[in-house]
Amino acid sequence: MGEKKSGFVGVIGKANVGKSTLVNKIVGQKIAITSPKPQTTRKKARAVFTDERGQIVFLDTPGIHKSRSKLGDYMMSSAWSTFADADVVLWLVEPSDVFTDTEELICTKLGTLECPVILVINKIDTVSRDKLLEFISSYSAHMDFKEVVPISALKGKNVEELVNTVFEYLPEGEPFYDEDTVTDQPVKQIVAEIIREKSLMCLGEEVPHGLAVAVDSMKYEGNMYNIDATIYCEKDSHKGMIIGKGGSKLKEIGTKARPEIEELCESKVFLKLWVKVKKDWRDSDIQLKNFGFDKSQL
Ligand SMILES: Nc1nc2c(ncn2[C@@H]2O[C@H](COP(=O)(O)OP(=O)(O)OP(=O)(O)O)[C@@H](O)[C@H]2O)c(=O)[nH]1
Ligand SMILES: [Mg+2]
Repeated sequence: MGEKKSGFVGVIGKANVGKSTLVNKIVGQKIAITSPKPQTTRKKARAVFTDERGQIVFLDTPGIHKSRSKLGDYMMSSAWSTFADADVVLWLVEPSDVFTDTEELICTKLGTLECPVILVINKIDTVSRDKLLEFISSYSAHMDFKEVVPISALKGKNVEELVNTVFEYLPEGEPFYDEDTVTDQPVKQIVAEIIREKSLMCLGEEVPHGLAVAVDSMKYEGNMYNIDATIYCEKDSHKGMIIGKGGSKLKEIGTKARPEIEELCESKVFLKLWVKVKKDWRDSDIQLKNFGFDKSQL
């Protein structure tokens, strides 16, 4: 066998196309939370895949969208900043997407890159073969891709082939992480994200974008983790919805989050959730920094 390969692969695309679902599928663990609601991912996260061929460090990014807040600005800077680190870029699209301003913008930015760009068409389980072929030719008319790979991240279809393709374009080099590493994210952050995911799952359309979760403390005591976490929202009315009648909603969120956190920590978990209002936090520089959305750290 030849030299090992290793490198960084930026996974970019519009919100909700399945970027996080794909990186989770590849590394076989939930690195990034997913949801049917757009703008789920807020920060860049590394998902590390290692095998005998070498190591791929996937950079899952926030979905490209028209930002309407300082948080949105941060998310977009975070997505675009990926290009600086990438050896290969995967542009993920879904077959329902027509070519809009957002696709134009992405295309223009991709056109300036020197690294190979692979078009990945996700959610092929939702379209016919004919539609897919039509779709591929409409995208190929706009840009010259190194490869076009149709997949279903959710069903795992063609995902192995995608990994093979990525390895072809990766430079030779030593791995960046040891072989057991799957992510660069601290456990506390993943715990907070799991709680946010379950909150997204349990709440209606009006609340999601204003949610943030912080783990206030996480202590291992008497064979279990005691975790205190706070769910932040932007309005008093949202606070009521998150708590629910007699605390029922909050209980539901906790009940859904706990088993996953236990699996992650390989330990029993006692989870205590709080809800607080932080008005307009998504447009406050100080609050954003407190939540770890710091542009200078990108
Ligand atoms: N049918 C189908 N649904 C999928 C597939 N991949 C992802 N999804 C769904 O698409 C939705 C969005 O998935 P995410 O992985 O959160 O998408 P994302 O691109 O990371 O979204 P943002 O973080 O908001 O940019 C979820 O409901 C997924 O279950 C797929 O291959 N087929
Ligand atoms: Mg995501």
